[in-house]
Amino acid sequence: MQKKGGEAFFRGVLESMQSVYLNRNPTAKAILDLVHSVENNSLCYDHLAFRTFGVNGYGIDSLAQFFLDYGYTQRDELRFPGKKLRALWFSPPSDSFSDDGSGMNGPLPRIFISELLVDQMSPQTQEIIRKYTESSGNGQKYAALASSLGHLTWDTPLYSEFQQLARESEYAAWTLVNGHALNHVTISAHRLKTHLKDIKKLNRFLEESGFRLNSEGGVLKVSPDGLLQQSSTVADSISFQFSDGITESVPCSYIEFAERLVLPQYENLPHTEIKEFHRRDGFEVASADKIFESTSKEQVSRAGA
Ligand code: OOG
Ligand code: NI
Repeated sequence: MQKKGGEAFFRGVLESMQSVYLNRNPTAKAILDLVHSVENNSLCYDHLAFRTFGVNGYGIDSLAQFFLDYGYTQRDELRFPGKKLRALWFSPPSDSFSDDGSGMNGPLPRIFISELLVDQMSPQTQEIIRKYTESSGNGQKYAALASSLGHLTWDTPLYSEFQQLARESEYAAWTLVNGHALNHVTISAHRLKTHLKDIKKLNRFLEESGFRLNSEGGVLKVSPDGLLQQSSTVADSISFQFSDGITESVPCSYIEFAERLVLPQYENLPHTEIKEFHRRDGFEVASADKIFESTSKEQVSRAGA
């Protein structure tokens, strides 16, 4: 079916964000190819995630506006005091957009955007973050554009600045070199068709295929109600040329998997009638806290990358 102008453009932007992501992250690409081949080329995304610097308009809002303009609704806030982060998630428009395709052409994903609470960082770290966000002019207005082009809106940093940030917040260091790039896509496990719809089987299949999963707090992250189950790979690394000529490997993006179980009040619905809104929605702070570690030095070096 022909898609309306606005929707075709919106999905085109998501496709561009995804192609930047697939070009930079061979593990994510290999896993998507593998799951596609088992699933006869059809899978959907549960959510997409982005990271930002919460300072001078560069925070969550800088990316959220694009999604709000295309019909998304702001939902809950999640707080991570230990990591000095907060996040918001957004649900897709429920009615207007067709959902008969796969990937970015399938049902529209939730959006998860986090931000570093820059004011709570040390003066040295704040100075570096302010220097780069200021160097980007009005870059905060073009976060979605930067993400779809795979371009930083600020100057290339010095290696020593990356290291300073990494000592204090691995999230900050990641954001300095990856900017608004897609941090991960999440495959919706329960909407797969084969045995892989069971996230435990999906995890085993991926590990047997040679992929390493983020082991922080255990591979499977389960919400207290038991209804949201998540796992993720360890991020790929990419060689990054800093402005002082130093080239070092830095963490890039990862891929996540989520199984949302049917809510207790819909337990007796016939299987064929179960829709996404009958399932556990939202995110879970304790699980998210561990999923953030998918780009940590500890997990990335464990993967022997
Ligand atoms: C986000 C980590 C949290 C989830 O689904 O709970 C998350 C990040 O690494 O930026 O993705
Ligand atoms: Ni996620």
